[in-house]
Amino acid sequence: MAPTEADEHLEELGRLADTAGASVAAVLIQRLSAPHPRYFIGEGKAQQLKTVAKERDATVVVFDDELSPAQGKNLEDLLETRVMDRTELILDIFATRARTNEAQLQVELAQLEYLLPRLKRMWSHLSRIRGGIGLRGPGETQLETDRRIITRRISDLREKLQIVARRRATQRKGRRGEFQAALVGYTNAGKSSLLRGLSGADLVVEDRLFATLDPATRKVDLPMGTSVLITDTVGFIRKLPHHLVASFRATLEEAAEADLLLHVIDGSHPRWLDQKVVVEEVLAELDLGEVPVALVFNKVDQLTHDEEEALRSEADRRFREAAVFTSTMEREGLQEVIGLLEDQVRKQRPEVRLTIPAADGETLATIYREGEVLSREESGTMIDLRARLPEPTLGRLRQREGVRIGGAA
Ligand SMILES: Nc1nc2c(ncn2[C@@H]2O[C@H](COP(=O)(O)OP(=O)(O)OP(=O)(O)O)[C@@H](O)[C@H]2O)c(=O)[nH]1
Ligand SMILES: [Mg+2]
Repeated sequence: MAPTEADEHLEELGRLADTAGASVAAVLIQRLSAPHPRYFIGEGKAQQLKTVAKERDATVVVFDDELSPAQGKNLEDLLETRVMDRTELILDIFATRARTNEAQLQVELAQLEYLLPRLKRMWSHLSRIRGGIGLRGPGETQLETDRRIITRRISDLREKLQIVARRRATQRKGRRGEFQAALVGYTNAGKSSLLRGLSGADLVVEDRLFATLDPATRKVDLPMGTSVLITDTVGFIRKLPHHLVASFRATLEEAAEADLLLHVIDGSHPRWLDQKVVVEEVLAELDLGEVPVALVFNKVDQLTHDEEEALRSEADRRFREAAVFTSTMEREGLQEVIGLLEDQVRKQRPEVRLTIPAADGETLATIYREGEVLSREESGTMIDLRARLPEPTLGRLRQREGVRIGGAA
């Protein structure tokens, strides 16, 4: 029997649990037309869950759907084990994996916002059970304090994040001239593997969900003689906790300023289309809907020849974006990705020749800041440049006195 959507979702939840360091003891599914207010699942199912959890010595019970604070508390009282929902599990993973100061602040903020309405449950839980996943959290000191202190900490974190975001924006300004691409996609699709394949940089690649939390930018040289900056970003997932999306907004602003998004898709996943939609929804939520996108269908080594052909024709039929097919594992299709980047650079940053007065320091500075200078020659009072510049910059330069602009030689 083909796996149902619920099976696939639970399989993914199992992978999340695995990433958090837990192993799955049992899986239970209940078909419901609407969740029950008390336990989310029905009363009888809850009793069955209790029996199974006891039998298997489960230390934590994880729900794929978001539980209300009351449901979480009722379930913990009944089951006498730790109860988590998907949101909490994802927050937990992020908490253990965050490395940079910024990621840590972002995760703590998301956790505290999640925690605030659930404080009572966390309290009773902490006084009863210790151990198991889910306790790393924001740290027990916070849990022991009252709501007021948490609220203050939340605004404190927001402030700190703003400062980090401003610093990041200043850093970005310094390299605005280079063409920038950002890798986005469902978690585990192969974003870091792709960047590693393209740049030769040593990046964390793992068969786990959320291997990457902090954006990493690498320079990739293109054969056409220019280079692009490619940023690897955190992966998305179905039902990505809203708090997390909000607090990672600053990190993902990197992607917002990109000239191109490379949307990496695990083409061998039975639900790649659903995953693609999830990613597009998160992108829209982050106001990234306007950035040009190219699709990278990865892991084609896991497809038969016929399956790959079917995928190619489906992509061709359904999507208007440019698409390439890769196996970063077997280093296949990387040249196509490079070719695609070159096409985009040519399209978005046409190469021009400029002649400007040597005394016009302002124009020269603009060119260096906003574009890429390929060559420069001084002849007397004039400077000849070959450069790649974005259209808006060219538009402004055309208005300047003494500046002559021609096409590439
Ligand atoms: N078979 C196959 N596996 C691949 C390919 N590319 C990546 N993988 C594997 O897929 C897993 C995830 O790869 P990553 O590059 O870490 O994926 P990611 O998109 O960066 O994942 P997150 O950072 O978790 O969002 C690793 O086990 C890779 O070895 C591929 O082309 N073929
Ligand atoms: Mg990664």
